[in-house]
Amino acid sequence: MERKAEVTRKTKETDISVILNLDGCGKSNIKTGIGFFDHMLEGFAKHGFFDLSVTVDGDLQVDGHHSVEDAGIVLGTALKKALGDKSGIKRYGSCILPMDDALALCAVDLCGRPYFVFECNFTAEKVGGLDTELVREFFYALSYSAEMNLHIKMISGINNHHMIEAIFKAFSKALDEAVGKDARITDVLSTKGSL
Ligand SMILES: [Mn+2]
Repeated sequence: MERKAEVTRKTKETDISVILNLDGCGKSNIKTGIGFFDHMLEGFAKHGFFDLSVTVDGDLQVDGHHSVEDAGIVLGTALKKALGDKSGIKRYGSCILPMDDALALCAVDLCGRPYFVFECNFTAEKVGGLDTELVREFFYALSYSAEMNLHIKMISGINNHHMIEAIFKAFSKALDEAVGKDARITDVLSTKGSL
C-alpha cells in the first residue's frame, strides 16, 4: 500500500495544496511563486524519491514569509498523515551532505514530539526570490506539524545557494532513511509501543 496524503489549507494569506507519496520515485510538480523555493522542493522530492506536488497561492505582494512558512505547515501535515501509525519504519535518519563548499548535517527522529534545532548563519539576505531567513521558518513549521525532532547544522559553507540546497538535500536523504522500512521492525520502533 502506498503511503500517500493530500492536504489543502486556505487562509487569508495563503491557499496551499500538497500531495505527497513517500513511496514515489522523485517526480515533482512545484509552483510556489518563488523560483528558488521551487528549485529546493524539486531537489527534496528527487533525492528522497518522494513524489510531490505543491501549489502555493500566497500573498507575495507582502513578502514570501507566509507562503514559505505555510508550505512547511502543509508539507509537515501531509508527512504526518502519509506515515499513518509508523509501523515498520526506521524512525531515525541522518545525512551529512556536501555541495561544493557547503557541508550540511541533518538528523530526524519521527518520534511524535516536535523539537527543532537550526544552526546556520547565512551571509546573503536573499537567494533568488527567497529570503534566506525563511529557510529556518520553513523547517521549523515542518518539524512542528509533522511532530518530528529535526536538527539542521551547517558544518561549513560559503555560497548561500549551495548552503540552502545542501540543507534541503540533507533533509531529504535523512527523511528517506527515517521513513524507510526495515524487515526486522514488525511493529512500531519504540519501547512505548507508539510513535
Ligand atoms: Mn541549485
